[in-house]
Amino acid sequence: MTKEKILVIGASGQIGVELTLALRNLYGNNNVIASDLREQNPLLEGTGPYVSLDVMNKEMLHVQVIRQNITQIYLLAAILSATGEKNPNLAWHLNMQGLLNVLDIAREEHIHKVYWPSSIAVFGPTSPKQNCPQQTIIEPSTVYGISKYAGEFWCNYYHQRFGVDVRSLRYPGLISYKSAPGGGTTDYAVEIYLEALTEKKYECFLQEDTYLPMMYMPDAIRATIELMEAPKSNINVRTSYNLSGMSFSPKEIALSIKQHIPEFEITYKPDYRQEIANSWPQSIDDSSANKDWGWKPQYNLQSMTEDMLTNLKS
Ligand code: NAD
Ligand code: AKB
Repeated sequence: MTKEKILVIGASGQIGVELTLALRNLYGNNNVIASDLREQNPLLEGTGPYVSLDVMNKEMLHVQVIRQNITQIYLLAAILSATGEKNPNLAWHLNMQGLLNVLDIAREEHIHKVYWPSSIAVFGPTSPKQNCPQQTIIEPSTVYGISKYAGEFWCNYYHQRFGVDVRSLRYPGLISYKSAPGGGTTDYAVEIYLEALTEKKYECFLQEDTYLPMMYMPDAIRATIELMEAPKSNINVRTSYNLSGMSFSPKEIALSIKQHIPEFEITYKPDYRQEIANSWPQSIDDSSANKDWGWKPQYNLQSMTEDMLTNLKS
């Protein structure tokens, strides 16, 4: 078996830190190179190699891939939905050009596998709200969603045209305690746990009845690794797989926290992110992922809340 050497781009982000650590467990610390615009990350320090890298600098990226004998690339650098609406040009530029740089280099250097995440943000106001199917009307209304939808078709194109084995998941909103989220609409579901523990109260930027698809980070990391380890012949979706964990509203997550912290209070002050959330589905049908590579989530709202509060306390 060829020895794999993995480059994670955007390794200092919410997903990057945990995915890098999981890949290091699987492939060995020195075989997973963490990279990011940020110079270092305290959570990754001492766990393996870390390089400072801008995915927009194609030449430097190409040099790293050759110099380090990279065989797999995980591209996580992106601008998320809320930050994207504040700076649409920057979001489009980074989300598209970063992906095209990676796909081009993967093609030229015969990289074995590429991972690039999409999002439930590909769906828009005209998509079905409940159990949104893999294939349906897709008319995203945010620049982030447009960039993810275009990116999915670039992945499909590089696979069909050049044989690049690029795989992708449409993550729901991700909830985690290790690394802070980076400018998304679903970030409230991370902030709420931190503020429940420190302040015993939280002012939510979404309305109480805003249901969104969500997932606990351990499930997201497992899904990513299961997708990437699945035999090539099982991967029938070359745009991006729907992925589902759980769905809840701010009112429901607050109630689950109140079971552990009875004095916790939530108030609501919706802002511009409400419109973004309203444009997305409330729940996702991930039967294609289940059928093709056996995906099944493990966490629900109750077990996630228990785990989040225990870990944040310690
Ligand atoms: P994040 O914002 O937490 O992390 C992104 C990382 O990329 C940051 O550490 C940032 O410094 C780095 N970065 C930014 N520009 C860069 C550049 N030019 N070169 C190199 N690195 C750069 O994001 P995340 O939440 O970890 O998301 C990772 C991926 O997963 C993104 O594609 C995102 O769209 C997708 N996703 C995330 C979620 C979620 O809830 N977190 C949900 C759906 C999809
Ligand atoms: C965001 O809210 O932008 C992300 C996502 C669902 O893609 N968490």
